[in-house]
Amino acid sequence: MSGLTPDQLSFFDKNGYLIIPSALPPQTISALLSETHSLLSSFDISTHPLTKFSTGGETGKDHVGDDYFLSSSSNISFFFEEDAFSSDGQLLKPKEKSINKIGHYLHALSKPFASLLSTNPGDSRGFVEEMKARPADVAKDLGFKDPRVLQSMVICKQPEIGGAVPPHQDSTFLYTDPPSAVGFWYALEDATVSNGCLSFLAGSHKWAGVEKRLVRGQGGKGTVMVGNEGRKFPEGDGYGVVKRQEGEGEWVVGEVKAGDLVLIHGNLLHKSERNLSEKGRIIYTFHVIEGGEGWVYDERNWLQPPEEGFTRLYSS
Ligand SMILES: O=C(O)CCC(=O)C(=O)O
Repeated sequence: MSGLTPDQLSFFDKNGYLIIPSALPPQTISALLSETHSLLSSFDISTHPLTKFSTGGETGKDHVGDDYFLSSSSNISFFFEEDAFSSDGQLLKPKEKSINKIGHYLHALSKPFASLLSTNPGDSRGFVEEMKARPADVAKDLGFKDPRVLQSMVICKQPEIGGAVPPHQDSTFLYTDPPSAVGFWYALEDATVSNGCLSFLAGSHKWAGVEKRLVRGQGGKGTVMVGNEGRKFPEGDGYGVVKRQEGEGEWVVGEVKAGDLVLIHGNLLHKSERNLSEKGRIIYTFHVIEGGEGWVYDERNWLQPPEEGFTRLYSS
C-alpha cells in the first residue's frame, strides 16, 4: 500500500490541499517530460483551429467552447496560450513554446501518462515501481468507492507568456451531485512564485459551496456558466456549516519541486499567476470523480465521457 498517512489525511481534510514530496521517481519525470516535448513538436499546426485556452471569467461565455474543445475528452488536443499571438493573429514563438495545455485523454492514449494509473506490474500501460502515493491507493484512502479519471492535461505555462489561472473550484467544471472531484497535480518541473506556482485558499473547501457550473450551451454547442441547483458540498461532517471567518483563509503559496504531487479538493479555491519568467513550468494533472451509486454525473456538463466511459481506477 502506498496511500496517505493519517497526518496527511487530516491535513487534506483541514486545508483542502496536500503536497506529497517526491511522489514520482526521477526516471518517470524524465519519461513524462520527454513525452510532452514529443507531443509538442509533433502536432500538426497546419490543420489546427488555433484554439486558445481561456478559463472564461464569470459568465463562461468566452470560455473556449468550440467543437475542438468539446470533443477533447476522447483525444489529445492542443490549446494555445492567449498571449501566443500578435494582434494580427500570427504566432509570436515556435509552436512548442506557444501551447498552454494538452488534453484531455492523455491518461488513456499516452502510455507514459497512462502508466501512472497502473496498479499491477503486468499491466500493458506500464507500471511505475518506485512511485509513491499511487492514485488508486490515495483515492481509496480519501474514501472513493468507484473512482473514475475523467480528464487529464499537461499545463505548460510557457516562459514569458504563461497565462494566469484565476481563482476557481474544480467542481465548477467537473460537477457531480454531490460534488466529489479531486485533482492530482504533478510538478514535472520546479514550480515557484516566479514561474506561476499554485496558491490555495486554505480551508475554503469547507465554506465555499459550488455555486456555479460550466455546462454545454443550447443544442450542445459552446459552453455557458449557470447557477448550481444541485448540492454544493460533498456529503460529510463539517461542510457548509462554517462561514468564512474574518481574517481566515489567507492564500497559501504552493512552491514545489519536480516530482511532487499536489492533491486538490474539488471545492477548494485555488489559482496560479502568470509566468513572465524565462523558466517554463510543465505540470501534469488529472481529475477523479466518484462514479459509485449515489453520485450523478450531469449530462449537461461541458465534458462528456468517451464511448468507453470514464477510466476506472478500481471498483469496490
Ligand atoms: O496548473 C495550474 O496553473 C492550474 C491548474 C489548476 O488550477 C487545476 O488543475 O485545477
